Amino acid sequence: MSDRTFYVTTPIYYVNAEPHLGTAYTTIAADALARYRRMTGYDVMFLTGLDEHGQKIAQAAEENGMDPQSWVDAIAPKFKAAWEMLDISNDDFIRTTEERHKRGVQAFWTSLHDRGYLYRGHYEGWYCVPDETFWTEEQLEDGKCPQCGRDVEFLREDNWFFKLSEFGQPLLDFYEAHPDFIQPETRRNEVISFVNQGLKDLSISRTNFTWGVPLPFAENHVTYVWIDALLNYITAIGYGSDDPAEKAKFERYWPADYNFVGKDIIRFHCVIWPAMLMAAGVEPPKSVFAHGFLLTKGEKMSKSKGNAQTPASLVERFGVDAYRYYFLRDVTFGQDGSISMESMVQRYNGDLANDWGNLCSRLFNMVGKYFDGVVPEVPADEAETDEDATLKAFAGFLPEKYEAAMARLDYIGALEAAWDLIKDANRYIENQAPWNLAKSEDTAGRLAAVIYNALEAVRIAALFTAPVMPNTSAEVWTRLGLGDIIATTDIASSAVWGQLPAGSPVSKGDPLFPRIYED
Ligand code: ME8
Repeated sequence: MSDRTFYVTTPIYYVNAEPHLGTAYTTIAADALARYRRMTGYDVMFLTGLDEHGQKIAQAAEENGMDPQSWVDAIAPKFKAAWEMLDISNDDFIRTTEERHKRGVQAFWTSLHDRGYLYRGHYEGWYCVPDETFWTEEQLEDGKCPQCGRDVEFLREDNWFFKLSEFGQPLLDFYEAHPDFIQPETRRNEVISFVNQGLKDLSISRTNFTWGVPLPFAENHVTYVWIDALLNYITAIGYGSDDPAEKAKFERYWPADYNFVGKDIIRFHCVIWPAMLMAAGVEPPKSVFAHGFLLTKGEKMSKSKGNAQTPASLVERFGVDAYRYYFLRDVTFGQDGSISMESMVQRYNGDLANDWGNLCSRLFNMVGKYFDGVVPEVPADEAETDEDATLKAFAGFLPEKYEAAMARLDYIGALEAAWDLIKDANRYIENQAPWNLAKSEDTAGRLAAVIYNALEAVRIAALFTAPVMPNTSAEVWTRLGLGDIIATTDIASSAVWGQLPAGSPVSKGDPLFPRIYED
C-alpha cells in the first residue's frame, strides 16, 4: 500500500428525495479526482453517503406514510444505484443511521462536554426545516428563510449549546495560517467577512422530535442534524471506535485533503465544522472546496424548485462517460454554470464523437486495413520528422499540464490538456495522410511510423481521459490489446512515449460515441 494517502469526500446528501444532477455533479467531480489520484499512486479514500436524520427527513417519511427508518432504508438504495450507474468509485458509503456513525457522534459530543465547550440554554428563534438551519429575526428576509426563501418556523426549546462564539479569533487565525483551507478565493473572503461580524453560540440539540442521535449526557435531546452530519467525515474512517484497525484508519487518512461541497453549505463546513474539530482537539481538513450551482434557464436547479432532473434520462441518451465529461468540461468548478441539452449535444458531437471517437475509429480502421489489425513495427532506420516530434511533445507535456490543472481542481484545464494531444493527433493524421503513404511500397516505413505514432498518442490520451471517462479509456486500451488502464498507479511513467508493443492486436469495434442528432 502506498504511504501517500489522499482523502476526498462529498457532502452526505439528504434522503428527502432521489439523487439529481446537482448531487451527481459534486459526486462526479470527487470521483474524477479520486480516480486520478489513484492513477498517480496515492492510497485513496473516497467517501460519500447519506444524511438520514433530522426534522426534514422525519417529515418526508411522514408525508409518505412511513416511519423514518423504513423511509431512509427505501431511499438509500436509490442513491447507491445512481452512483453505480455513474461509475462512482467511492471506497466507502456512510449512512448516518449506521451504528458506527452514531457511536462516533456520541463520543465526539461527550468529548466536547467533558472539555467544557457545551452548556444548557434556551433557544428562541427561527428555523428553516428544508435547510435545517437556525435563523435570527434580523437574518430573515421578508419573514422567510434568507437562503431558500421558504417559510420558517418559530422554535422555543431548552437546548444544549456549543460555545461557537469563542472560536471567532481562532478561526480567523486558522484561515490565515492555512490559506488553502477555503477554496476558491471568493468563498474564503465571504467566510472571513462572516466570521468577522462575530459568531453566536450554536444550539446543538433538539427536543421537539426524536429522529436523531441521542445526546449521551442529556435525556430527550437528539443532536441537531448538521452537527451529526458533519461528523460523518471522521466517523466513517474510525473516529470514536475502539477497534485498533479503525483507529489506525483514522490516523492514516485524517485530516482529509478535500471536503467537496456546494456553495450553499459553506458556513457549516468552513465555520462550524473546523470550530467543532478545534474544540475536540482534532485537526480540521486541509481544504474545503465549494463549487457553484448548476443553473437551468438561469435558476438554481433544486429539488424544491421542481426543476431537478435525474441523471438516468441523460445517461440513457448520452452514455455515462459523456455525461461525466459534459459536467466537468462545461462548468467551471467553483463557479455557477448553466447547463442545457443544446450545449450537451454540442459537446458530445464536437469533442467526443468528432475529436476523440473519430480519432480512434479511423486509426483502428487503418491498422486493420494496412497492418492486418496489429500494431506495426517501425523500421529502425525510419527518421523522425518535425511533425512526429511535435506530436510527441504534446504527449510529453501532458502529464505535467494535467497534474498542474488537477492540483487546482481545474477540470476544464485538465481536459483541455488531454484534448491538445487528441487534436494534434487528428491534425497529424490529416497532414500525414496515411492513405496516400499506403499507395506506394517506398513509403511503407513511413506509413508504419505514422500509424504507430498516432496509436501511441491515443494510448496516452486514454490515460488522461480515464479519470473522467473510465469506460471509454478501458475500452480503448482493450482495443489496443493492452491491460487494465484503471489499474494504472504511475500515470506519468505509463505516459512515457513508445510503450505500445509492436504486434499488439488492435480491434476496430463500434464507434465510441455515435453521433447524436437533435430531435
Ligand atoms: O445539504 N448545483 O444535502 P443536500 C450544484 N445533507 N450542486 C448542487 C445543486 C446544484 N443545483 N443542488 C445540490 C445537504 N447540489 C446536507 C449536507 S454534509 C455534512 C451535509 C449538491 O442533499 C451540492 O454539493 O441538500 C450541495 O452542497 C449538495 O448537493 C446539497 O445536498
